[in-house]
Amino acid sequence: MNLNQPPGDKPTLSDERLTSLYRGVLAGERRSLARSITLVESTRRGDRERAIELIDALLPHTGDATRLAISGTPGVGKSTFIETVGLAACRQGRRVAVLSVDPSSARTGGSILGDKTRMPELTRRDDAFIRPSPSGGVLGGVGQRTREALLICEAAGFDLVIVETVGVGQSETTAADLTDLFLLLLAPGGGDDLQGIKRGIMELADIVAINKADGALVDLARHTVADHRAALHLVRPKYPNMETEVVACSALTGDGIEELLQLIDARARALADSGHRAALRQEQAVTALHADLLYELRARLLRDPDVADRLGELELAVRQGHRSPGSAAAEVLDRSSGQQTSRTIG
Ligand SMILES: Nc1nc2c(ncn2[C@@H]2O[C@H](COP(=O)(O)OP(=O)(O)O)[C@@H](O)[C@H]2O)c(=O)[nH]1
Ligand SMILES: [Mg+2]
Repeated sequence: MNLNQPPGDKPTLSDERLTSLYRGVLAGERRSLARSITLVESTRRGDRERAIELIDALLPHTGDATRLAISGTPGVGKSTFIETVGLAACRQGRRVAVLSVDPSSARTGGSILGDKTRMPELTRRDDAFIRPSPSGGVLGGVGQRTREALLICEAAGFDLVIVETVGVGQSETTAADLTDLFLLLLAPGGGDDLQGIKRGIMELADIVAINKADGALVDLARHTVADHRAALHLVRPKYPNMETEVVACSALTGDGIEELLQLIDARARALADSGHRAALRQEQAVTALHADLLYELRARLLRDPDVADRLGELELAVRQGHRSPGSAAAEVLDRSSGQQTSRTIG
């Protein structure tokens, strides 16, 4: 519920189906929620305008959730962890949405590693909503559409939105650009991990959780926590006076999970109270604007028949080394109907 929304405000949307989606989302109906996300992921031209209209109408009803990214290498226990944390949050009466990002799917039509989002118990609950990563050819890029899916979930009243990364590489930054908090899951041990985990990913983390701290791995997990605390002293914290937290947990037994949820909530509150969250979200919105601009400009260019006719030849010339990519791009820009614009950029 957004207090800045004028009372009785009922936007009129351009058609009955869109209005019914809008009302359904605000009422928290799953079918409307799922259909709305399908609409923003659609690659059909006419759907884009309708999706934008819907998101704009829902926007005043967004912003109230904690947006949490969860990242870690395949097999570290992300899905198991989200299931356990999600169920713990539901037991507190909260509603949890899980979205996944996999930028590699936009190119390959599916995750390279075939990593599945598998959360059997959470999937069955009415107070949880799980949406796998859009695969292949999503209009506007995976990050952009996941951002819109996240806003729809917020408008539908979910108060914890988890963005799971299932790809590797680009997906961590994509998830960080969508969320308030970044939780990195690691396995016990990992002297290798300390070197192997890219420093850049470590710097994104607000919380590092050493998962699988159970059975024979408990002691090793404790040492890993200590090692990472020491290593993190050398990394500049994301926010002044807010050190990256390192804790151990077991997604399998549930040990340490309640505490982790408390830690997540405390960190989310601290971010909101300090004003960091507002600043971060503002930056993220502007970044999203520029990403959309870039994508849309390119898409418009490629719809120009003059460009489409010539592009294949230019690709071949670039492939064979007869033309440089820069010169081919310049020709495309000159051919398009936006010639004047390209010249002034030029
Ligand atoms: N011992 C132990 N195994 C776990 C834990 N969490 C996950 N696993 C196991 O690790 C494997 C990979 O888990 P999964 O959640 O699919 O990892 P993901 O690829 O990161 O999503 C599965 O066999 C899980 O049962 C844990 O806390 N302790
Ligand atoms: Mg998984």
